[in-house]
Amino acid sequence: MKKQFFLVFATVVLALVGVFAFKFAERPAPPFTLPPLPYAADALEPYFDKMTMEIHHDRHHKAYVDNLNKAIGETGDSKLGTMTLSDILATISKYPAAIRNNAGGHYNHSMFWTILDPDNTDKPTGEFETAMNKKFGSYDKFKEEFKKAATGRFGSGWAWLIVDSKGELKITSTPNQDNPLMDVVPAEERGFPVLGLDVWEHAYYLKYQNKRADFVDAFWNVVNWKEVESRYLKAKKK
Ligand code: MN3
Repeated sequence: MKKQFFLVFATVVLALVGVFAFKFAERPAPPFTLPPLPYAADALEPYFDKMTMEIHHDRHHKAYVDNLNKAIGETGDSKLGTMTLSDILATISKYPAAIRNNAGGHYNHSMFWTILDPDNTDKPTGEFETAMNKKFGSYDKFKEEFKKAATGRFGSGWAWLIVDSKGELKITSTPNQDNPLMDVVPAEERGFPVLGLDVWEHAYYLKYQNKRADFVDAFWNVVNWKEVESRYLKAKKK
């Protein structure tokens, strides 16, 4: 009799644990999630190597997402959990450094994966190409200027091609995980990023070690110019 009672008791306990586990799994997802890479990690070989892509996406980008969700939770500001990433960036001066660093990290990397493409179109396209030639003279001149910004950024940061408030293309760079959408960035460097290059050492050190310039040269082989043009057209419509 005692044994039977124990079995019933154990069954009830297990059922309750099951119900709680189910409820737990059903909790709303955290506000921000890691987007999958839109191609295989080895798809950009030999320019961007597989191991760098895996560590960069699965660990670095994931950490920005996890730490952003954690930092939002710690503010106790429930409104933050319902805001878009772009809206958070536009008002980033109101929030703690952990949100600035991780919201920037999440936006920058999410954009970065999409402007890379293993089957890239080799050169800028359409209206974007026209605007680039008008502003910089030629694709080669543009690459030269962008490389200066990317190699000239001291320490960690990003080089950008933005559409500024006048609708003009402009090359800029930001430190750390700041980006041109943030209200803390100087007015003349603010705008909508259409192309960005991560120049943190984690983006290139395994393959290129201290040769950041070689990494910038390799970048041109894997840019998704169709996506850059589509970002350009979106920025122009704003
Ligand atoms: Mn990075």
